[in-house]
Amino acid sequence: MDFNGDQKLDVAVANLTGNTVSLLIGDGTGKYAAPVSIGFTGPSGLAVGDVNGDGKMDVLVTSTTNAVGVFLGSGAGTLAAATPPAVPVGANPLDLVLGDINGDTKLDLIATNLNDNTISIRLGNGNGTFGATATMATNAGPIGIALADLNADKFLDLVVANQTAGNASIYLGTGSGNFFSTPTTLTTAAGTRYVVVSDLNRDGLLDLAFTNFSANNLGVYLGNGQGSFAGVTGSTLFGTGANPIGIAAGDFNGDGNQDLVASDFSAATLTLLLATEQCK
Ligand SMILES: [Ca+2]
Ligand SMILES: [Ca+2]
Ligand SMILES: [Ca+2]
Ligand SMILES: [Ca+2]
Repeated sequence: MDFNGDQKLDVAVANLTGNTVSLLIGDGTGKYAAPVSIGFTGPSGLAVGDVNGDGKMDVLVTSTTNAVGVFLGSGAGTLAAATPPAVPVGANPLDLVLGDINGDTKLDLIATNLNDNTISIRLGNGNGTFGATATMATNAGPIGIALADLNADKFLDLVVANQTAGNASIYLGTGSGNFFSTPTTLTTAAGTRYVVVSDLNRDGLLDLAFTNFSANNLGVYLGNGQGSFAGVTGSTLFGTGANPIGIAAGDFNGDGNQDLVASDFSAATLTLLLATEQCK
């Protein structure tokens, strides 16, 4: 994301133990200026988008105070302190996404509430504030969340990783009413934490990959373009270092395939999984 309009990528970070949210301005060569930090209690999940319609990127961060902080971007590489102070959600929100789920072009927010076994949906007003909370049930222990159109009907769909249940919930977007259909469950593995959505086998259909914290592996599930997913035959689970948490997809070796990288919490390592023909 570019926070100061120089077309060079910058980074926003939530520092849970440091109780700060930091912005690191990049110079485009992989180097970053010293972080500029703002105090914020118990930050965890972070999402970036323009929530007040001024064309400048803003940062939203979940807090252990059961709220989401809205940090409006100046467009000059700084963030304003979270005002209004926070948008209440459920208990112990650890992750959130931004996207327009009701088709009014304003970004809406959805947070996972680990301790409530719910997600909170708040529609954006387009000025940095959000409307009333709608709540939907999840399976036990929701943490990771992703928003993408999985079945190509133009409505954003939702994937939630349920750590305690060891599965994921897939909610197809309806574009109206309560925004999402009753979820279907995808069985994953013990301690499913975070999810990434990407076309991992280059068939033009979005696929899913999850970190399984307790199982020490990644699960890869190929999409059929209609909202259903199947584990990669014979190699559904890919080993990682101990207790993988974060996951991201990208082409790390320049061969045009989407590879996966996971951050291993207990091992303090990164696991890189290069996509090969076997994923097809
Ligand atoms: Ca903005
Ligand atoms: Ca909206
Ligand atoms: Ca959809
Ligand atoms: Ca695919």
